[in-house]
Amino acid sequence: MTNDKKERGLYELYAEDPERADYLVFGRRANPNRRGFLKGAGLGAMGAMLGMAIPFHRNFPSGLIPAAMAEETELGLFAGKDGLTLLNDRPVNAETPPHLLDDAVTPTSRHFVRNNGVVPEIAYTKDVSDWKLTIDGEVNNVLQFTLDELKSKFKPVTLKLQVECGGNGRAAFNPPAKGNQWTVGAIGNSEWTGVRYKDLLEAAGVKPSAIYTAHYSMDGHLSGDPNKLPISRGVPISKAMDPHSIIAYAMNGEDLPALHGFPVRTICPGWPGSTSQKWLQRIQLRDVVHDGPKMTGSSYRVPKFPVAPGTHVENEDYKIIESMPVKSLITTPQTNQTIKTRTLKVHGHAWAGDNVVKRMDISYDFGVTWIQADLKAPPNPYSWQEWYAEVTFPTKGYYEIWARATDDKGNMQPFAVNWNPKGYLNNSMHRIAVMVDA
Ligand SMILES: Nc1nc2c(c(=O)[nH]1)N[C@H]1C(S)=C(S)[C@@H](COP(=O)(O)O)O[C@H]1N2
Ligand SMILES: [Mo]
Repeated sequence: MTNDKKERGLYELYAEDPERADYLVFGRRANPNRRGFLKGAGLGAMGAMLGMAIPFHRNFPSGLIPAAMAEETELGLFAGKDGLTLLNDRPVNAETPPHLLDDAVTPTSRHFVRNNGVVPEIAYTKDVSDWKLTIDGEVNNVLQFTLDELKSKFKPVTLKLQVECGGNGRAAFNPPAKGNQWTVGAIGNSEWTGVRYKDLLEAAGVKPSAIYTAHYSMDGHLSGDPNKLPISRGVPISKAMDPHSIIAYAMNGEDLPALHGFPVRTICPGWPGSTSQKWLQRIQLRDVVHDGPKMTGSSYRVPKFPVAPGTHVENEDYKIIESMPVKSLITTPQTNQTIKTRTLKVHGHAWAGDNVVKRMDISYDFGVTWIQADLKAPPNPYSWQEWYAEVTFPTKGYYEIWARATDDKGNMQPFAVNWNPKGYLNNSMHRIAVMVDA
């Protein structure tokens, strides 16, 4: 077991070791002579988050979690989120119930959050005077850009892009896989603005020896060790060169929020969310497949061949997850509602990693018959696609609506997926319950 697997709750941690808790919340160590949140370095970051001074900070008892931080308030760790389900508060991980994902473009308040470590302080202070993005490694010219240079030297691009955690759907695996027990809501399709990844690489000049990128960020490791990175992933050069892979500095028209990677992040759409690295500060081109934290072992890797549930898989039998599989969500209606009419409008989204969704079907008789939904083209490649259907129930009673997308390569969502050790890539059909009382 590595350290980062021992994820504990914030309350527990504050009770045991407030100084370390401060570090974990704020990414830097509090003054050892003055234990507790508001007496250490956390004060600066807290003040920055609040946007105001804390007059009685000297009276604040050690080891208390400031109420504004602990709760899901405007000022909390979880600021600006609306109706998400918190799976873990250290690191912060939260998913969105499907009926709150009904918008074609996911509002920031409803985009899931997946952190492997501690949000860096810069995300709260927004002070970018010392920040630069470095591009180095197998390049002809090592380049560095300030945030303003990134914004002014390259053509901006705005795209609606799906980001889905590789572990979305993990909760359904048996035997259970360790990790966040995501149900279906670790997916979002926000509008991202930034520069094309490819434009940056072309400016630096990609050497023929380069095969993979490596992303380095500023978030802190859960152990508190400043020499450890919580995550450093990358993509093959071909994925970085895709015109839809971007270095984003805005989400839904605003600077990236603290939780989503301020000041910049990669968005490598259609691939596991972990390739969309937040709080980015360096892109290194490598002549080998990147081997940073969460690139190797069972992290974001699946067996090369099907295995029986519970099987131990040897290291050499894993492959890195690339494109995510075809999938869909029913976002209207909310599950478990009683309706007073026999006809029901159903709406949702479908997406297919690097592919395009070609067909969408729904069933209300447990998969015996299927109705083809009206499926829209994506507004741009790598956006999820809207679909609409209308169902007329023959009688009153208990129904389920099942949704099944098929992509342009003929891949169809299965009823259930085979097991893998870390519970990745669960693209089984989404089902909701409807009680018809009419
Ligand atoms: N620096 C950094 N980038 C990161 C992570 C992280 O912990 N640190 N988590 C990754 C994972 S696993 C996912 S699924 C996405 C989630 O992005 P979101 O929090 O904006 O939804 O961010 C990715 N980028
Ligand atoms: Mo993820």
